Amino acid sequence: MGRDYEEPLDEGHWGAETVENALRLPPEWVSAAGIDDLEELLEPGPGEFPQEAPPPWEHPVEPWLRRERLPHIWCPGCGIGIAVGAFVRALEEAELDPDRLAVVSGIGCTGRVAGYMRCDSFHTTHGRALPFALGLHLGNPALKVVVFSGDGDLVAIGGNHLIHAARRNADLTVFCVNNFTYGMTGGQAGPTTQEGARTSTTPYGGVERPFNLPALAAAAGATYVARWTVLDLGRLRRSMVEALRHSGFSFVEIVSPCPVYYGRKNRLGEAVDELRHYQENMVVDNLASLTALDLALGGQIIVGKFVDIERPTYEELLHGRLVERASERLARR
Ligand SMILES: Cc1ncc(C[n+]2csc(CCOP(=O)(O)OP(=O)(O)O)c2C)c(N)n1
Ligand code: SF4
Ligand SMILES: [Mg+2]
Repeated sequence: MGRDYEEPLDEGHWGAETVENALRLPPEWVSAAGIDDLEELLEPGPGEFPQEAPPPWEHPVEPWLRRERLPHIWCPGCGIGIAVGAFVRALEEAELDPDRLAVVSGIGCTGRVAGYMRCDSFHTTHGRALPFALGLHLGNPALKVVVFSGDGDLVAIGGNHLIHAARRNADLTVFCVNNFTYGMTGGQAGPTTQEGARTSTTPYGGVERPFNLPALAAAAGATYVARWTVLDLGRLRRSMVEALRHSGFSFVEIVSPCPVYYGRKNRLGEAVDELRHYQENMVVDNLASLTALDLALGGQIIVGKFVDIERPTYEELLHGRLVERASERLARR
């Protein structure tokens, strides 16, 4: 499948706005015009064809999304959009105030999520979503700050930030889409790539042992840790609500297909075949030992909520210490 939508926008490129306008034209105009003519047709100034007002919100989750940025960039069958669907429903259910919500992403296909969210959203540099998010939250503790990014972004280049944010129990929520590869750059191997998997950089099958993400997050100090797949939307959504309401570092791994690169190279079939594999091999076990959560290629997928504990957050401790120091100084005057 070509990824020509990643080409830079040039003059001849149909931007989201143009496509949206085209979709609003009466269908008989579209069929009569053909693509090239239609593009010309869209060029003229106002008044030459009816400019209708955008349709009112039609779907309950649309207010959370930047409609004007659609169509999105994800390939057919990609799981990222499903994860976003669960996320926006979780935001609704958690009754979060969009004016007090910030979504931060790094770089990658998943990293594009922030750009589609209608709230204060930040598409940051590769691997740096977490330090950006922590700075944001320290600067404005009234915000709910969510990091939504990919396995490569959060665990490869950003791995250091992940373990330290978890160690501190920073009051952040992290949703990590794990498709076992660097999707955006052509399906290279990363730290979650399964042993033996073929990727563009491991044509004979990888030999590295991958990270077990729930075990990594929990060992580093995360106080809420869960794993679900994009097939199991009810559980994923409910867990997202819990993670959003959790005080402290919450980490949810979302196992998701990248049919275009990882799926194709490993002969996993179409996206729907991967989802079928999830259905047939998924075991819900909240009490599973963290060390049993390795994900072998074609093997069992243990999902569940593995950690849900309370511990003072970094922000609370820091704030408490500052108040303590200030009171001591005042008392000495
Ligand atoms: C500093 C830097 N190094 C490398 C890249 C190239 N790069 C862009 S996205 C990406 C990997 C993204 O993988 P992941 O986070 O798993 O996202 P996915 O595309 O799979 O959703 C890489 C290596 C970059 N943009 N910046
Ligand atoms: S993760 Fe894979 S399937 Fe999804 S948009 Fe990126 S390349 Fe396409
Ligand atoms: Mg990835």
